[in-house]
Amino acid sequence: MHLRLPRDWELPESAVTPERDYHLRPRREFLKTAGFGAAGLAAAALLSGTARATTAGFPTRVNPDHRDPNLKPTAYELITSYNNFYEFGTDKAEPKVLANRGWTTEPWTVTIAGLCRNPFKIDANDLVTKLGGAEQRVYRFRCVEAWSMVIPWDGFPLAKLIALADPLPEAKFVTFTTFLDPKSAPGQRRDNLDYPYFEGLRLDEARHELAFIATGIYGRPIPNQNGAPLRLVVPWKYGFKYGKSIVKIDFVAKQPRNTWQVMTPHEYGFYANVNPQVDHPRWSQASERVIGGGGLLGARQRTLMFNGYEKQVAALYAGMDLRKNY
Ligand SMILES: Nc1nc2c(c(=O)[nH]1)N[C@H]1C(S)=C(S)[C@@H](COP(=O)(O)O)O[C@H]1N2
Ligand SMILES: [Mo]
Repeated sequence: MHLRLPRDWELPESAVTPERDYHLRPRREFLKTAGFGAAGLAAAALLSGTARATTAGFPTRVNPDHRDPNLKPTAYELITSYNNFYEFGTDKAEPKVLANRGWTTEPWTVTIAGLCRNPFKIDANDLVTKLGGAEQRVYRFRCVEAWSMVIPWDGFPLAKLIALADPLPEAKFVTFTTFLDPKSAPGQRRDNLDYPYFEGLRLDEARHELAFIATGIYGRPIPNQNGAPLRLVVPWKYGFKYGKSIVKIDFVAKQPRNTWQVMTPHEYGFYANVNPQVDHPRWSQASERVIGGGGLLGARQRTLMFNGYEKQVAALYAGMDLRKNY
């Protein structure tokens, strides 16, 4: 028999049990058994904003390990209705509505460019196929606004895409440019941020095994409001690093400026690693509100260094002053 050693960041499958049935089934099957019925299929596709099959065609590999019994994934309904996506409004409830009013995220082309030996352009679904299908990662999620969730993402390790692109030695950073479509995105018409939303990572951060590109949530294709069809996931960093609806990934030599750093440099830096000891200029980061945590005022919990992934990622920042807003 072949036993696999669980990686130490893996969150428990037990916590996902209530929803796990559809990880192993095609989307169509899931919708049927979930009670949508045949006629409800089209409606369900509309509800999720797209009939995309990003992960649907792939049996998502569920990690079978139990490492942290205290973590309970947030309900699907909350993950997909409490959003930050300024292109579709600054209110948490707006993106679910406004990102599903005619904004099309399929088909979708992503461009891989810059300092690499193998630049390419590819359809988002074809990219998932090329990289061997989707796997699941149950990660903690911490927004800089001091709220948190636990999200079962589907997708692929960013390292796989980087290996395919084969960066040149001069490449030190990776940038993520997200979509620009003012016709579909009311926030872009209002210019409520400097668009397109833009993010970056140091190349070694991007290659870390925890860095991930999400294409699904709970085994379903990622909804528009969560950043369909490709969105960055870096669980040890604040949520604003997770660029949504990526159209271009570039390998560059110099540290780029990200959207929030451009907007308010005294509040947001490049690294944005979760750190309970460094307060935001306007609020404490020592604790966080657990979305869906229950209770009249909602549950609060202590925020963990690197959002609980210190053991895995601290070495990336050896010798750096973690109190500094780089
Ligand atoms: N393109 C784009 N990506 C974005 C944002 C945005 O406004 N536009 N908001 C960021 C912020 S602040 C957070 S907390 C997360 C929210 O992701 P979620 O809505 O899937 O929870 O997305 C990040 N990615
Ligand atoms: Mo955020």
